[in-house]
Amino acid sequence: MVDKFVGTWKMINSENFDEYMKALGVGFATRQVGNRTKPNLVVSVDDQGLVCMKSQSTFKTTEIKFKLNESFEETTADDRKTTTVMSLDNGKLLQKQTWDGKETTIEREVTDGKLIAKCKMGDVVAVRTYVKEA
Ligand code: ACD
Repeated sequence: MVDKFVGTWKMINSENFDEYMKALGVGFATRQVGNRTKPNLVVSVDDQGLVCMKSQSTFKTTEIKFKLNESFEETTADDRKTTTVMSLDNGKLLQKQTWDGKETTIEREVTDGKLIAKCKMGDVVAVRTYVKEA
């Protein structure tokens, strides 16, 4: 069940995101924007079970629509074209992206009313914290 992820979340903290973007191969100018941006994450589910996850900011808004365990094509905020599959593992929502023979995973979990997104690429981990918007 993705129910606990549903809602509008506001980013309040970000750690090591610059290193994560470097590991992805994101160039300097885009990293500057990425480091400055505090996106909102909006998650909803329709009555067919299709999940919509939107990352909104003044710089860029991206949206993915998915069913769990079914791969789809994604264009990321830094413009990678990835094959992505979303799954649930022990209450964590996993987003596995593959492109050019590389792979990264974003693990999201809700604990103490906060949504924690761990962005992992090799040894590099960025941790981004979101809270429900009032
Ligand atoms: C999260 C983290 C998801 C981050 C995944 C990929 C983004 C990588 C680089 C983005 C860099 C710049 C794009 C410019 C602005 C948009 C910034 C929003 C970043 C999600 O879910 O928190």
